[in-house]
Amino acid sequence: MKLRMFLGGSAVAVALTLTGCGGGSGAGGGGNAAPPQALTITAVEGIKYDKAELDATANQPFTVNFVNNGGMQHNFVIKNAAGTDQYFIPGPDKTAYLDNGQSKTGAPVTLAAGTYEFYCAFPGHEATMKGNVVVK
Ligand SMILES: [Cu+2]
Repeated sequence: MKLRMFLGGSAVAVALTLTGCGGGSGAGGGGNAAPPQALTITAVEGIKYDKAELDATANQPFTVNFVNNGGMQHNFVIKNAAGTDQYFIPGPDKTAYLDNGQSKTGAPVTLAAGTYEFYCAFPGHEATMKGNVVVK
């Protein structure tokens, strides 16, 4: 049988770009800037997320609202194309977690086209709590 694996966006080695929080975005060029895409993911009972894929538009900011209904501590981490942890909810790093019943929206983030792995960094959870942010 054939195993298909994601290669972590090997073709596109672009780091995550965190945008400043709430900075006044100068509307230039006569275009109307779209508001950030609002994505949501929820941790549910059984050490799982409610979805295995999040879809975002390339080169446009998006936010992730992470809801923890999983009955224990969890977090939400996105790796960059090189596989390094780069984005954390609640943050500031992968050792911070949300308690059950909490939710938090992360800072806006903008990604180039590619597939970026996300997971829960609580020890032992990655095996069942992971998926991909598909950006195109
Ligand atoms: Cu977890």
